[in-house]
Amino acid sequence: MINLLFAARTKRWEIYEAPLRSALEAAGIEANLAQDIAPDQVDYIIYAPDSDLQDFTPYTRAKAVLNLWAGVEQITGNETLKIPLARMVDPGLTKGMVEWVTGHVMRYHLGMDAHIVNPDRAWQTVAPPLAQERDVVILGLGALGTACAEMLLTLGFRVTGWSRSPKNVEGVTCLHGADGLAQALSQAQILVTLLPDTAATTNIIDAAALAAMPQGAFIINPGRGPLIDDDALLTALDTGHIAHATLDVFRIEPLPQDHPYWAHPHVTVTPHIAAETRAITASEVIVENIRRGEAGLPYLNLVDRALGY
Ligand code: NDP
Ligand code: OXD
Repeated sequence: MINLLFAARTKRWEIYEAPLRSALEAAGIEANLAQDIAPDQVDYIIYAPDSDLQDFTPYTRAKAVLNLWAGVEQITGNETLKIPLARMVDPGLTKGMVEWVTGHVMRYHLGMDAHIVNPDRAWQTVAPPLAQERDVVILGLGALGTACAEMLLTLGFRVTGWSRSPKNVEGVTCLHGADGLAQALSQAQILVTLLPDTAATTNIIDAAALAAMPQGAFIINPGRGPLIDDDALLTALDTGHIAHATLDVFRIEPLPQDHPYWAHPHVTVTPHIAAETRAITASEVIVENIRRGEAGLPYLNLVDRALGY
């Protein structure tokens, strides 16, 4: 019998307990799954970074921390964590992100706002271009960026992706490195940022990056707040160089009431809801990693602590 500590808020326990038990049963794993287990008895820690558990030192026999979130920026710097850390790659979360990104890309591509908000009842007869005439650039070609790229490609967009290491995604122009970023930004009529928050990605969308984008470009950020230099974006929105931004993630969440983004006419704020981990599919992923750990197989979705994602 293995001991599985669920170290996340009680609200999540209510959502995850039954799916985790079902997934364990389906995998034939006998486990004591609980919110409270003596630290030196815990074998695996199912974890959310906003948990009260921040000191991993007493968990002397734990084999791995299995994160319920895709983003790991709140844990990678934790010096007390010495065991493998797996991030969440959940088919349910991925589907949610694809739908959210596609919806917001379509809003900009079709110019929907002009007709939804039309107080002057203007008869605006300019038809939108076809997707094949529109460049969408995705920064980050990981689990989420790649899935979004593939959906946008299916809809006919010209899709470019940018990553740290070289990638090959059929039909997508894959770029990497500093030169690749410059090229990607220069054609980003619609930019989607799906990078993790690391030392290397902080303020990657700064004044220079914004200036490199086409006049009237759109930005969609479901990645993390620190990817964008907020002051630089506000300036670019004020001048009209960036036409509009949809921002789901922020340096401080909830976004403070007096933050200029709330009042800006060319910003849509969404409250970190682009995609969430779905309990049934995520439980299967967690249990598969426990099965692997017990079988001595490599864990899925391991975080590289040096890279920070
Ligand atoms: P992955 O780790 O699968 O992918 C990250 C991608 O970013 C990879 O392509 C990686 O490159 C690239 N990357 C990382 N660092 C750099 C760098 N310095 N330069 C260029 N490219 C870089 O992550 P996911 O796709 O699963 O998730 C991405 C992010 O989405 C999460 O970290 C999280 O912050 C955010 N998120 C937001 C949610 C929301 O609701 N708003 C929900 C879930 C996630 P390479 O392929 O070469 O490694
Ligand atoms: C995540 C998120 O990282 O919801 O999973 O942002």
